[in-house]
Amino acid sequence: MKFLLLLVMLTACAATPQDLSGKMFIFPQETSTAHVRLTASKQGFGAVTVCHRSFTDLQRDHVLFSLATPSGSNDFLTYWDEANKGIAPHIKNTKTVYKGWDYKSNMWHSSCTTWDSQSGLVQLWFDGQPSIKKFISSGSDISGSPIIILGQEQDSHGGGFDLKQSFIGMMSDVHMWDYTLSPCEIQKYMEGLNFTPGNVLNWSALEFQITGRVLIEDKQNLCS
Ligand SMILES: *[C@@H]1O[C@H](CO)[C@@H](O)[C@H](O)[C@H]1NC(C)=O
Ligand SMILES: [Ca+2]
Repeated sequence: MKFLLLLVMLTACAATPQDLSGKMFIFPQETSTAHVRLTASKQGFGAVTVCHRSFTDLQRDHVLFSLATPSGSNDFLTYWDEANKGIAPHIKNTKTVYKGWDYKSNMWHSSCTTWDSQSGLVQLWFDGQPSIKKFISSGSDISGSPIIILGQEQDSHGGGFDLKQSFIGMMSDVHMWDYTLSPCEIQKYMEGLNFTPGNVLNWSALEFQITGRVLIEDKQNLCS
């Protein structure tokens, strides 16, 4: 009976979208286990935009957003590459590094990554500035059941976590679209104005499951 109740509660948690507007996930310690698994509302992506805000003081490699499918553990990944001092999107297991950003510790940074399979071009937006567009992977979609994880970097479909790639800090405003957002929409996201929420992941109606020590708190504003 207890087990059944737990099962029902777990199912209820997983199935009920929550409005996380004004809130953030806190990843308060280095582990190879704590993470948040996000449920995508669809699968099969010929184009993608992923946006998020993050806040950390890590001085090593760390993951920001990890989407794996059965055929690719780095099908859509955003990652801080400490050796190259750059933000490294991976799409369909191919990596590129964007250098030259002011990735300061102890402040919020907004990032958006866009990609489409037709042109194969990826572009990063960081704190309002667009990167150059680079060729990364074209001709095939991101297909198969996606597992999307915050806090840990997947080396397999839903696992293969590494302590030294984990995220410590805060994350907020995670959205994913199955199309490339226009520069104008991205600008609105960056500036915290009204924008079209993600149709794959919507921070205002987010389905997720927390494993381990990850907390949700209000994003602190200064005195209002
Ligand atoms: C995102 O969630 C909000 C709040 O539930 C809803 O009003 C909005 O229509 C959703 N947007 C999309 C694109 O699903
Ligand atoms: Ca890894």
